[in-house]
Amino acid sequence: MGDRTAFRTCPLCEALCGLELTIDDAGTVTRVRGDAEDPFSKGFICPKGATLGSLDGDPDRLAEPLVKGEKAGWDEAFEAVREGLAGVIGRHGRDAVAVYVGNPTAHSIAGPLYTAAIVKALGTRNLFTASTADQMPKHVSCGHMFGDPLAIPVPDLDRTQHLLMLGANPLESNGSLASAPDFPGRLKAIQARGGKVTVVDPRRTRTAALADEHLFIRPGTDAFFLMALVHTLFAEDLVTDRLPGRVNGLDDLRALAVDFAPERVASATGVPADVIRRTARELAAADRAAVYGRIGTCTQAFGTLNSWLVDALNVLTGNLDREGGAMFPRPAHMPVYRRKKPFTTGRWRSRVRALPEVNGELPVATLVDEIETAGEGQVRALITIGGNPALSAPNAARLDRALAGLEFMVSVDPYLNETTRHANVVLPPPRPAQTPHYDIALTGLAVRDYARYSPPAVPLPDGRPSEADLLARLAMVASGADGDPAALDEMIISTTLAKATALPGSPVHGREPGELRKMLDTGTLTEQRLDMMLRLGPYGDGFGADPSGLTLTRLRTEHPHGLDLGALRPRLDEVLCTTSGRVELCPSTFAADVDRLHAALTAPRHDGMVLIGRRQLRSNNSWLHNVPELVRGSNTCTLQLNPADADRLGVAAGGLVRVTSRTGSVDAVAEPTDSVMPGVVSLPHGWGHDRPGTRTGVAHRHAGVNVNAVTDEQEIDPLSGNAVFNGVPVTLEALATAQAR
Ligand SMILES: Nc1nc2c(c(=O)[nH]1)N[C@H]1C(S)=C(S)[C@@H](COP(=O)(O)OP(=O)(O)OC[C@H]3O[C@@H](n4cnc5c(=O)[nH]c(N)nc54)[C@H](O)[C@@H]3O)O[C@H]1N2
Ligand SMILES: Nc1nc2c(c(=O)[nH]1)N[C@H]1C(S)=C(S)[C@@H](COP(=O)(O)OP(=O)(O)OC[C@H]3O[C@@H](n4cnc5c(=O)[nH]c(N)nc54)[C@H](O)[C@@H]3O)O[C@H]1N2
Ligand code: SF4
Ligand SMILES: [Mo]
Repeated sequence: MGDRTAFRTCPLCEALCGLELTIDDAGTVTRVRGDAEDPFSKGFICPKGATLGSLDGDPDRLAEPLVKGEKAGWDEAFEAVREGLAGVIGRHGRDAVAVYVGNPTAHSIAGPLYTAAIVKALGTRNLFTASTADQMPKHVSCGHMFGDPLAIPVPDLDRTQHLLMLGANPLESNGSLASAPDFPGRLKAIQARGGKVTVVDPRRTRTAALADEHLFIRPGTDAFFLMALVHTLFAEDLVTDRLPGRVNGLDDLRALAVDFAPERVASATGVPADVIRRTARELAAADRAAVYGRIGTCTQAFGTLNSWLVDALNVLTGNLDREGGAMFPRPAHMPVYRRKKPFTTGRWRSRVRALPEVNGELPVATLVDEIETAGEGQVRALITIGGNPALSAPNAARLDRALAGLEFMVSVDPYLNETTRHANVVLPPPRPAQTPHYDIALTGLAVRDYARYSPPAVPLPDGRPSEADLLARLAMVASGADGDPAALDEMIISTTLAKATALPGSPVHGREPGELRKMLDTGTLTEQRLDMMLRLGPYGDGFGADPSGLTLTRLRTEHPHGLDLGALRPRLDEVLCTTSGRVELCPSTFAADVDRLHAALTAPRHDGMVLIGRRQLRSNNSWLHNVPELVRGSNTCTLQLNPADADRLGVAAGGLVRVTSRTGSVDAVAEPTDSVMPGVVSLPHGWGHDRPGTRTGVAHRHAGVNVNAVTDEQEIDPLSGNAVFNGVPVTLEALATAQAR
């Protein structure tokens, strides 16, 4: 037969690149290239995508379930899950089972379609996800400003003339909360058309080096800087009211910003007052501008205020919902006629620290408290789905110890790693090549409207469940019922169709749900659900209402390289669902939190060293370190510090430094570099692969240290519950190499 070619979207990061896979007779992926015909990524690929074949064929990847560390059949494994969960629920109640959902779950088709059902089946309030180690502040800010926590505006990269970017390094991360294949190329294009890119970051990153201007900022002080920009816009009469009558709170925001003159925040932020003023003026003067803040601004004590002020600036400069500004994508699978409830948080609270629920989940920073603290409602069992909190959570070392004490744990994960080694049962999903793909979560954040469906490139062997099958069965088992997992999809399909036919404004209003059910794609139930979503979506065929509209069959057969649905269009009216029906520029919750910001500005400054994180081009959080090609060269876990600090400590390149915080210490290899500002040290996350009981041989040999042994689970952004990874106070001590632990 020989080699054949298959196409799929890369599932590794948020950039949505199209890939061309070469597959041999045995079903092995022998080559991966960028898919030149993908209308969005146009052949772009990064080193991670290029090694997807190695990841796919990794001999350490689990091929069958593990029960107590031993290989087991699927029925046996699910029986063990049933017993384990039923036992814990019987003894301690439903909240005793917690669920942790990790990052790759957002990059799959199965994750977004099935994890909610698992949580619902369990009936637990203890849901935790990587979102509270990531972007939860943005959900909270958009929830309060626009009414919908998923209405996240993205910078219109391809048409903007001015991009002010804080706490993001897309040249290494390839972008986040703004899906844009070849983000670097899109930045260069801004410059090529005469625009300007400004980067605000405590490190001169690759992105900062590419930018027209880089402002070093003291970690954790972005909210002062952003407030000073707001202050300047008001003080210099530079506010553009481009949405007259549609914005509440302009005067309130003006009043709040009065105290944050550039001169008042300059020493705290490290950004000179005249530079702050100039930045505000340039932003206001630019033809089309966008402010964009990412993980560096979220994983901070003022994460929500930062996220809010970023979009407040987009409103004040007249750039919200405008071409070249900050715009709302219109994903093809998301109906626009949905009826949405106004956003609230705190519908319940965590048991131990009384932290408010946000988006139905509790902060991962308090998962360990819930496991360790005895009493009614204590967490005794955990389900992890595509997550590695033993490395990724704040104070992960404490969580790692706590996981060992659980009564029962099950992990849906392809690897036996730092987290899953604690699981009684591991249920491995199939290889990427055997997995279908449609980016449900990330197409809603893309800088162009875009859809792509990739069927599995290699068929699954008989009896091997897909990740969707696996999660559906887990939901069934979790509910305690004995039924067919297919009933879950059927129920979701019938409920969705019943709602859609009943809602005025929907393209199928008044029709018969049973008739629509019969029209769905003939593929798997997952495909039928996707077909339903696409057909009800803004580009859909409305089940025949618009015969030229989108269906899954059409997407799959006519657009195997993906379908470009065009540049983003203004759609504020479709998106807004605040109680007032207006954009809330100054929500009261945020205004109240500005008191804390005031207090921080006037409090005595911490003069010691602070720790921040960084991402590496050849990593992906904790789980690509087992790919040999990716752990070569510059992809090592080093402590970057300014040469002045290195001299003061008496440490040279390659020497060991003990980094100590309230929670613990790690001994890291020093990398002096003037790309880090004085007083700041940077360690990447996702390393620390030296634990016993894992099966990731390559990663074990390139272990590195876990930065989250020194981050602090007690420090959170109070409005979102998000972890604080940046600006962690630490002390440093140079070690004689022999002392290294
Ligand atoms: N290659 C690679 N790509 C990835 C990942 C990966 O691990 N590797 N991870 C993926 C994931 S899960 C995510 S969420 C995205 C994240 O994507 P990005 O948000 O682009 O993430 P980073 O590259 O970590 O960039 C964050 C920047 O914030 C800076 N920073 C730290 N503290 C502060 C501060 O207080 N203020 C300001 N202004 N800046 C600060 C850091 O120096 C860093 O340069 O990347 C995704 N893509
Ligand atoms: N100090 C510090 N800590 C951080 C961050 C930081 O910047 N600094 N960043 C935070 C951010 S942004 C994030 S998103 C989190 C990530 O936190 P997590 O999601 O907890 O961690 P990952 O390392 O992404 O772990 C992914 C897990 O999913 C598994 N996996 C891979 N593919 C699949 C699949 O197809 N299906 C399933 N079921 N599992 C799969 C992997 O084997 C691995 O166990 O880390 C956070 N932690
Ligand atoms: S940039 Fe992201 S999506 Fe594109 S190839 Fe690399 S890892 Fe995959
Ligand atoms: Mo993330």
